[in-house]
Formats: sequence, C-alpha cells, structure tokens
Amino acid sequence: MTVVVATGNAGKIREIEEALGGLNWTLQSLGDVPLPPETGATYEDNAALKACAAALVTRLPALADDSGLEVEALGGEPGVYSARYGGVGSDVERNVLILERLRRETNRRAKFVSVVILAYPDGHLETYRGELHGTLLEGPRGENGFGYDPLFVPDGDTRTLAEMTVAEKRAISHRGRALAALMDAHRSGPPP
Ligand code: ITT
Repeated sequence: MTVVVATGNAGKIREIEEALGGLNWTLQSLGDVPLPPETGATYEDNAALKACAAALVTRLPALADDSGLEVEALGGEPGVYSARYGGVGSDVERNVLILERLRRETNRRAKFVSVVILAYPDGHLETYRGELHGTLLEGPRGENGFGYDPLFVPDGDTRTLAEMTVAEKRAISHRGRALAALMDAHRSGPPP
C-alpha cells in the first residue's frame, strides 16, 4: 500500500524510511500538503491531528509521529512542546537551553516518547507508542540524528543517540519501538 509520511522533520523521515524498509509499502512524502498546528495536549492528540489531516487531503493512509523529550528535573518539560521549547529556532539553541536549565542539576534522568499514528481516509486510526529512558550529558556529543540526540545517552549504552547510526538508534529508540509494533501488526496484512 502507499502511505504518506506526514512529517516535515527530515530526521524523522530518515528514521521512518529506514525502519519500515521491511514492509512492502511505498512511502510518499507530504509534498506541499500543509500540517495543522499542534494544538493538542498529548502526543496522541497531535499525532492524530497530523495523520488525519494528511489522510483527508491525500485520500491515502498517512503516518505521523508526535514525540518529545521529558526531563525529570524539569517536571517533564519540554514534553509535547519539544519542537518549540523556549521559542528558539534551532536544535542547537534548544540543546543549549536545556543545558542551561540543568546547570548544577544532579538529576539528569530523561525519557523520549514517540506516538506513531496511522490514519486511514475513512477515519480509522492505529496508535503505537514507544519510550526510551536515559540520561542527559553536560555537553553535546556526536553528529548524527537530530533534536536532542547529542545530549541523550540511553540506559545500557555509553554513546549518545547522535553517535549511533540510524539502524543502531532504531533498534532501541522510542520511535523504533513504536514503528516495530506497527510492523508486527502489519506483517500478515492490516490489523482489524
Ligand atoms: P513534525 O511535526 O513535522 O513531525 P516536529 O519536529 O515538529 O516535526 P514534533 O512536534 O513531534 O515534531 O516534535 C518533536 C521534537 O522532539 C523534535 O523536534 C525534537 O526536538 C524532539 N525529538 C523527538 N524525537 C526525537 C529524537 O528521536 N531525537 C531527538 N530529538 C527528538
């Protein structure tokens, strides 16, 4: 089947294409289909907004990811606001902001959350969720990935996510887990 990947984030596109290579799907980019503003209070709400909008406009199944970083010492921030944290414009600036807010903080625990929704033009939704727990460094390391990857060391590893290949990150990550659940559900055809 042809599925629209409803994201404008190049890092997510790379990871979704790599992860879903095992399914016999044709992945189509959004093109100039606009995504709605993320007005939801949860990852689920925002992923549904994006996937449904793309499915309605294209009349094709559409897959969206809404995700974020939840930092324990910041009471779970930036969470659903991860892409807009502090109102600053770039990944590097958002990383600097997190590091400033965590200066002298000894609790460096954090988790990534990803909610992946596949929406069909008839309104049917499939929802998959994944999480990844780890700690935040005091400075960035690594050039791969996107967003907060250079700060985040997953439990059980010594490298940041930005020091991993796309495949290494997928094997353990929040998005990789959500997409693995989607693939499991679709291996023998679409779920009921
Ligand atoms: P789309 O809405 O177009 O998909 P977006 O980047 O705005 O792109 P989100 O609203 O879901 O997507 O924001 C997620 C933000 O959380 C993302 O911009 C990063 O800052 C952060 N994030 C999510 N997953 C991440 C990951 O795997 N590695 C690093 N940062 C991540």
